[in-house]
Amino acid sequence: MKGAVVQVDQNRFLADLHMLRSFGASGVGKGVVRPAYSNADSAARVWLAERFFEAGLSVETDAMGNLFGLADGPSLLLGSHSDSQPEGGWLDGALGVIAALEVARASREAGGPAISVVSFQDEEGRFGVTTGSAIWSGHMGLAEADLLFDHHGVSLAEARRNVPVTGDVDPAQFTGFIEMHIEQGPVLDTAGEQIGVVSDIVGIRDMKITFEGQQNHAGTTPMHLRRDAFQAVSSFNFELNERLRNVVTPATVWTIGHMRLHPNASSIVPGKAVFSMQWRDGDAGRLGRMEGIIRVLAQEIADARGMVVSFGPLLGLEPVGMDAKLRKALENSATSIAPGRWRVMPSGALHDATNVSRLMPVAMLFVPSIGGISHAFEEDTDEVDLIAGLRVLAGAVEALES
Ligand code: HGY
Ligand code: MN
Ligand code: MN
Repeated sequence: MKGAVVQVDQNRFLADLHMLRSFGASGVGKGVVRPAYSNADSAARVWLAERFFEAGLSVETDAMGNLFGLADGPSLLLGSHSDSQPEGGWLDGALGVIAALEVARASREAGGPAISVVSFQDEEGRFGVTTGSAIWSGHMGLAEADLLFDHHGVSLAEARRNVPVTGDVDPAQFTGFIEMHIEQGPVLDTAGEQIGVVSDIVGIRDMKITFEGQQNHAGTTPMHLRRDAFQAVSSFNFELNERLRNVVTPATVWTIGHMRLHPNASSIVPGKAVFSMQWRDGDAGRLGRMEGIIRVLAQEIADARGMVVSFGPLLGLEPVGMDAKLRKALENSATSIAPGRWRVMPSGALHDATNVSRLMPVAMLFVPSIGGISHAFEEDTDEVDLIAGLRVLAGAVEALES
């Protein structure tokens, strides 16, 4: 019904948010350990499917394990992801899924607009980069993705073997996508503001780099004769910071977040190092220039040390702007719910909205992260801000359908 007033139930919303947190609860603060396809993730998705069904939505799971609750006919899609980082916060992704569920329920109760809900799989990239929505949006083929491995050598094909697939979900039924998410950075919290309306999402590049030298005895091998893979990584990292200086801006980020030394023993000079090299920026050209510097430097380091360097597949997403109409609805709703306490801002974190933007108009809204902390068990947001964000989302949905 046009103009229906969608009354969200904040207690039901918070209860479901805390229930979702119980799947993979880390026991440290409100943290969760719920990586894609883990037992905790699968159990959480069974629970979410039941909630979607109770909300009158028809439940579908695609081959990647993306979980959809579908309204009849054309609908606005809301959602995010419910998988977590290896050490994750209770709100990263989960907030967007439960907020979507609550708005879908409240809208149905009010005879309001048709709302579908999604929890994408492997947004946190156990196997790739926002893998579930990347496959759904056609950015990557499933056969290609099945060849990806996690840091423990498990393939995606293996991990998704037991997904309870019901079928594909056609994106054409959706009029647009709005994702509510925590900011995961310090801006809103520092400014004492409640809502961020996202202007654009940065782009990302991510690949594994391997240095191979000579495994040897840590006591008898003179330093000048070593071909030490960790020393190669160390000088690569030091020199990279120097070489990027004139290419990057204060908003550019680059990270070596994971490294595996072989054989990883105190008395053995490591002969092999495999590490993740990830960089992000709002400008695609700058991402490309950084890639060139990274590849050239790694080769120089290997050549100078008589070692071999190899590069894994380069994964990435381009920077993307949010849809003007959806964004305006969020801005208007933020003005009425949090007057003077909201801003337009870019997203330094990646989100499923980037992939979905290939298929339909998308927009995002943020709520603050206390201390700007995320991808850590300490991640948290004040309840009053969670509720404000939920109300902004509901208000935008109402306005879009009126
Ligand atoms: O890394 C990211 O930006 C997202 O949280 N996966
Ligand atoms: Mn996320
Ligand atoms: Mn995340």
